[in-house]
Order: sequence, then structure tokens, then C-alpha cells
Amino acid sequence: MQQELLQVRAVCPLDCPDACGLVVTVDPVQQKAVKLRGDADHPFTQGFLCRKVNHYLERVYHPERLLHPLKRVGPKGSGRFERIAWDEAIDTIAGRLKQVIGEFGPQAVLPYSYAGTMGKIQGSSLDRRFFHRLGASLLDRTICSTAGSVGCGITLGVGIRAAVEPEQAVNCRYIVNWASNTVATNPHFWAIQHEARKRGAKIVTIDPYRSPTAEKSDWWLPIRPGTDAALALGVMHIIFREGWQDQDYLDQYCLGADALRQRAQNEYTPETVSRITGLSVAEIEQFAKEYACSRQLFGGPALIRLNYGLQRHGGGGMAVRTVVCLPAVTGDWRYPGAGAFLSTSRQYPFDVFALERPDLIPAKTRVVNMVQLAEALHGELPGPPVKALVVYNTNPATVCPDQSRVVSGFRRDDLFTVVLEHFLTDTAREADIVLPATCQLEHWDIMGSYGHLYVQANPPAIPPPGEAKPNTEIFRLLAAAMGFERELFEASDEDLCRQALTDSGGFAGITFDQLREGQPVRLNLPTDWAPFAQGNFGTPSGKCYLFNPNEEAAGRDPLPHYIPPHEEPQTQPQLAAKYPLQMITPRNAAFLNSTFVEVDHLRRQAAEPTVNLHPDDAAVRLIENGDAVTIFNDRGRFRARASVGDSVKPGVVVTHGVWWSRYTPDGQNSNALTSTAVTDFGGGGTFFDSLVEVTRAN
Ligand SMILES: Nc1nc2c(c(=O)[nH]1)N[C@H]1C(S)=C(S)[C@@H](COP(=O)(O)OP(=O)(O)OC[C@H]3O[C@@H](n4cnc5c(=O)[nH]c(N)nc54)[C@H](O)[C@@H]3O)O[C@H]1N2
Ligand SMILES: Nc1nc2c(c(=O)[nH]1)N[C@H]1C(S)=C(S)[C@@H](COP(=O)(O)OP(=O)(O)OC[C@H]3O[C@@H](n4cnc5c(=O)[nH]c(N)nc54)[C@H](O)[C@@H]3O)O[C@H]1N2
Ligand SMILES: [Mo]
Repeated sequence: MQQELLQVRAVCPLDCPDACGLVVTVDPVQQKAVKLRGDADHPFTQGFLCRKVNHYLERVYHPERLLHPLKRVGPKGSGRFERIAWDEAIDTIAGRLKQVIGEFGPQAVLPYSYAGTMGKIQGSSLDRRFFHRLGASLLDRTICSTAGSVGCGITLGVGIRAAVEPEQAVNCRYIVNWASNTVATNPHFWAIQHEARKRGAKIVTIDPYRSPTAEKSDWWLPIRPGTDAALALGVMHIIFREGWQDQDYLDQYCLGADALRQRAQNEYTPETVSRITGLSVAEIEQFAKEYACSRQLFGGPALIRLNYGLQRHGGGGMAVRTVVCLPAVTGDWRYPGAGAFLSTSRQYPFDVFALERPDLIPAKTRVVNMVQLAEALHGELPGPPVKALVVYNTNPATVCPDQSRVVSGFRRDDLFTVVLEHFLTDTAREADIVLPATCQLEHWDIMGSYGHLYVQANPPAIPPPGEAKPNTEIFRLLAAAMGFERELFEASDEDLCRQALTDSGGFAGITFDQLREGQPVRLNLPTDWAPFAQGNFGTPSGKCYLFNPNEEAAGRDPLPHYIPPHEEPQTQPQLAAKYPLQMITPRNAAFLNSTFVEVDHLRRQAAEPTVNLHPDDAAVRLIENGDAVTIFNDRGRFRARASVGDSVKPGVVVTHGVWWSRYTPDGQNSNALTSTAVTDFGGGGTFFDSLVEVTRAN
């Protein structure tokens, strides 16, 4: 007799704003997922999936999936491992951790994790409790979004991010993708932009590279990398000059409009801004006019979708602080769906205290910035040396800046490395012990989003393969082996999901029982949500800080301004004489950071590492389209295939990330050239801020 197939709801766990609703078809006899599709009932993601997650089952059932604990038997990095039992793995780890703590103190242990899963439970619950209880060094998780969140907070109030309800953006008539490759990195929001365009909207993209989004936009503004704050100030100059500002909004809801106006008028003339940004005066004038007058010219308000590209430069925090001043100047915050949109993540009041138990952190624990893993592993940071590293939900040997030094750090004989993974990634190959972790279909979790306003639970659809275990369970076992209080770790994953929900803000009235079966539930926010329509910013006075008195008190410039990248020709002519090209390393549409590089046909779609060069830059280097080239600077080198064309400005090269070393021509990717220098605010990564040179490979 044939049993009926089951349909189980799930949520895509990947680090992407869309957090898609999924439906998994499960054969209950084989206990196997036979199909995975988008959930047509999810109001935001509406049943369609990106080209990566359409193949998620190939990842789940991949022949190279890790099924058992492993211990290293060859030299570090050789990739030679032997299967061991869970007991041996846990005892070995607990033994080594105790030894390190005895000799060097608990801060010689460094946890290292990021957003391989965005789930609150498998991403930041018992793992944090474990390391807090142990007294390990704290990790500052800066690799992606901190420059923008701190920058945004300077204008909107600490902890506040520019947010709109994305579905409402269909009512906007001017949509600016500002450093956002929305088509590839936020495809469901592109669908909304597309709908807005059908209703009359104009779509503009500001990007040094003619990305797929720029390609599909009505207008591409090819800005020079890292100069976005200057453009925003130039736009303000023109708005104030022409009197296009919303003076009533400025008077009622903002602090420092006059000071900002003077700054823009005196220091950011269109000519100055043209020299900095590489855009023409005519382009800047036209953009300012269309943006500020969108209601008159196009029949509706304007929205800036600012994403991550502008944050990955030395001045990235200030760039975001500056751009999010624009909707206050124009008054676009008055309209639902309009204004500026960075992230909705702060609308989810998860009970971080209950999940992570920060009260367990001992006083004076040192903090390590994750971008500076190279320094941490080479003993160059204050505090005890790092002697044990526990990595989960991230692949630092691939994604961290200054890759060669990260890898040489991993190879230290006196370092003990544990990696919890699905695959033998570049990082897992450097480990002493590798532990097999479960995927999203095999464990409980609860998911927010940074691109919409729904919360969802993710019940397990299938049992774990082999001996894989959820991160939470692995930390329960480690806690027991370390002799930690049982009551700190006894909550089940389902209990943790309950603990994650508060009954406040966006979660008010939402219970876990409502979420258990995986239905998406909209946060408890008004239907025409427009958070700053009447001010209500997160500052003490509720006003938008065009002028920020706290910055002044801290001895910094209280007004928005342009901070040049660390490495660029205008301010670093000597470095640029040696390395004249600005390299940016945006996302590869076939991968999710370094996830999916292991899926053969997605890797085949991405083909091989490439570098886009302008024909003028190629010609002087005698490089032709399709040539094998070497890209290099003082930090390192990597090989790629040249793609010569006008998709980039002269002086800029683009290479898409993030390739596993194992699949590159010379075992290095673009992070061999990126630096561990951090952003002006938030200590963020500066992945798009490197001067390089390119030559034909021999
Ligand atoms: N398919 C896919 N989707 C993803 C990811 C992925 O790897 N693949 N990664 C996810 C993650 S972790 C993140 S953080 C987001 C990132 O999402 P996005 O920010 O949209 O992605 P990026 O490709 O990093 O950068 C966006 C654009 O910024 C441009 N850019 C670079 N420097 C500058 C600059 O100085 N000024 C301006 N105006 N533009 C600039 C780049 O050329 C690029 O086209 O995407 C998420 N979604
Ligand atoms: N050159 C360059 N480098 C970059 C960037 C760039 O633009 N250019 N972007 C940066 C950005 S924005 C980001 S966010 C980082 C992202 O970098 P990472 O956070 O390292 O993201 P991924 O490369 O996707 O690796 C996540 C890993 O987590 C694992 N994983 C997923 N779920 C689980 C789980 O439940 N348990 C366990 N144990 N493991 C799991 C996956 O198998 C995968 O190997 O990369 C940064 N690096
Ligand atoms: Mo990211």
C-alpha cells in the first residue's frame, strides 16, 4: 500500500534578505525529501525561488555531505581525515579546551561564527551560552553589516535601521538601487520594483559595475567606488539650491537642517562631486531633480534601496549615515514604502537575552573583530594568544580578508581547530576535528528576515543523515563534557524556539503555537506602516539627526561628509602608482557567499573566476578578452579569466566571489588581495576597498 506524501513547510536559512517560504514534499516511508519548492502562500516570496535554492536538495543529498565526525590524520590543510565516533570527538575537544584554559586562560578560546544559517536557534543560542559560560573571547560579528547599521544609527538613532514594508514600494515612482544588485541578491524585492515600474516608476541603479540590476534598470549611474557620500551631499546641494526640500518635514522632525544645508552648499558643489565620483555634472543634476521631484515628475514618492556595496569601503559607515539623510530632506519618509530601505531585521524583537545569556560573560572579556582573524591567529591582537578556535556557520578560510595570512594562521601547529560543517570546506580542511552538522530540513529553527516583515518557524522535515547533529545538540554534548550546569543546556530546540519570542513590539500577540507548523505570520505592525512619517526617530528627541550632537561630543564631525576609501588614487597617489585599479568583489549570483560552490552544476554555471576590465585598462596591459590574468597587490595574488568590456568604468575591476580555493586555478581567491583594515564605523570589512594591478598570466 502506498503512503501519502507529506508536505512540510520550511524557511530558507541562507544569509539573504528574502528568507523564502519553502514547501518540502517528504516520502514518509523512505523519510526522504523528494521535492522542494517555494511556498505559494508566502505573501512576500510568493512561491518562487532563486536559482540556488531551487537546487537545495542537491546540497542536502550531496554525496560529499559530512556524515560522521572526523579527525585529522595528515598535515594541517592536507584534507586527510579519519572517521571517529562522537564520544571520541567530544572527549578530544573537551580535553583540549580544558588544557588550553588551564595553560592560557579561557580567552585563548575563540568562537568563530557567522550567518551560514540565519536561524536564531542554530545560529545564536546554545553556542553563545556555551562560550559565555566558558569565558571565551567574544567575537564581534562585523563581516557584513555593522558599518551600515552604525552609520544608519547616527542619523536615525542608535539601533535603528532604515526600513519600509517592501510590498508597499509598489506605490513608489522613483526607485534607486544604491549599491544593490537587487536582481541577484534580493530577487523578490526586484519583483516588487518590476511591478512598480509597470505602474509608472523609473528604476535607477548607482553602481561602479553594470550589474544585472543596472542592466535591467532605466538608468545606470556608474559611480566611482567608495564615493557615495559625496554624491548624496551633491544631491542635497542641488535640492537646497533649488528649494526642493520638504521644509516642513525638516522643521518639524529633524535636527540640524541649516547646518547640513551649509555643509552641502559650501563643500559639495556639483563640480566637486563630479571630480570625486566620476559622474558628470549633468548626471548629478538630473538625478537630484528626478529624485527630489519624483512626486511631480513621476506621480509618486521615491525609495532608496541601499544595500551593502557602499558599506565595504573605508568610509562605508559615513556613506550610509549620509544617504539615509536624503529622505528626510525630501520628506519621502511621509509615505508608506518610500524613504530608504536598508534592513527590516530590527523589527523582530527576539529574546536575545534568553537565548544567548550574555549575563554569563565574565567581566573584562576581550573582543576580537572577526574581520581581523589573520591578526588574531598570528598573535597580533592584545590579550592571550588564540590557542583553540571553534568555527561554525561560516567558512573563514574562503571569505575572510587577507586570505594567505588566515590560512597560514590555521596551519600553526599549536592551534587546535574544530569546525562544525555540512561539507569539507576550505576551512574544514584546516581543522583538527570536523563535526557533521544538520541542514535546515533536519532541525528546528525560528526565522526573522532582513528584507520583509514575516516571522516563521522551521520544523524538521526529515531526519538527519548519517550521524549529523544540530549545532545546538553539539553544544549540549560539549557542555556536558566540560561539566557545565545541566540546566543551562537542557532546553530542547523546540523550547528554544518558544524562548526566542517576546510578547512585545512586532511580536505582540504572536505565539509559538501559531508558528509551529511553519506558516508565515506578519509582524504586528500597522497596515500602512511608515515608521518615520511623523518623526519618531530613535534619538532622544525623536528627531532625525542631520546634525548629531553625540558625534560632536565624541570629537567627531557631527555632520555628514565624504570619507575616501583607504585605497584609492585620489588620496593615495603613491600606492596607486604601483596598483592603479580599484577592485570590487561583489556576489556571484550562482553562489550564496561561499555556499553552493560545492553543488556541481551551480559551480559550472559560475564557470571560473573572472575579472571584468574596461577596454582602456586592458589595452595598455596588452590583455585581451578571455586571457588568463593575474590580479595582485602587496598582500597576494590570484588568477582569473579576463572579461574585457564596458561593464566597468576605467580604473575599476570587478571579480565575483566567493570561490573555494580548491576550485580556483592557483588555490587563492580575491580575498588574497583584500585587507583587514576596517570601516570608519562599526569595524566592518572593507572587501571592496583594495588597489590592485592586473597582468597577463604566463
Ligand atoms: N545570489 C546571491 N545573493 C546574496 C548573496 C550571494 O552571495 N549571492 N549574499 C547575501 C549577502 S551575505 C549579502 S551581504 C547581500 C549583499 O547584497 P548586495 O549589496 O546587493 O550585493 P553586493 O554584490 O555585495 O553589492 C551590490 C552592488 O554594489 C556595487 N558596489 C560596490 N562598491 C560600490 C560603491 O562604492 N558604491 C556603489 N554605489 N556601489 C558599489 C557592486 O558592484 C554590486 O553590484 O546579498 C545577499 N544575497
Ligand atoms: N571577497 C569577498 N569576500 C566576502 C564578501 C565579498 O563580498 N567579497 N562578502 C562578505 C560577506 S557580506 C559575508 S556575509 C561573508 C559570509 O561568509 P560566511 O558567513 O562564511 O558565509 P558562507 O560562505 O555562505 O559560509 C557559511 C557556511 O556555514 C555552513 N552552514 C550553514 N548552515 C549551517 C548549520 O546549520 N550548521 C553549521 N555548523 N554550518 C552551517 C555552510 O555549509 C557554509 O559553509 O563573506 C564575506 N566575504
Ligand atoms: Mo553579507
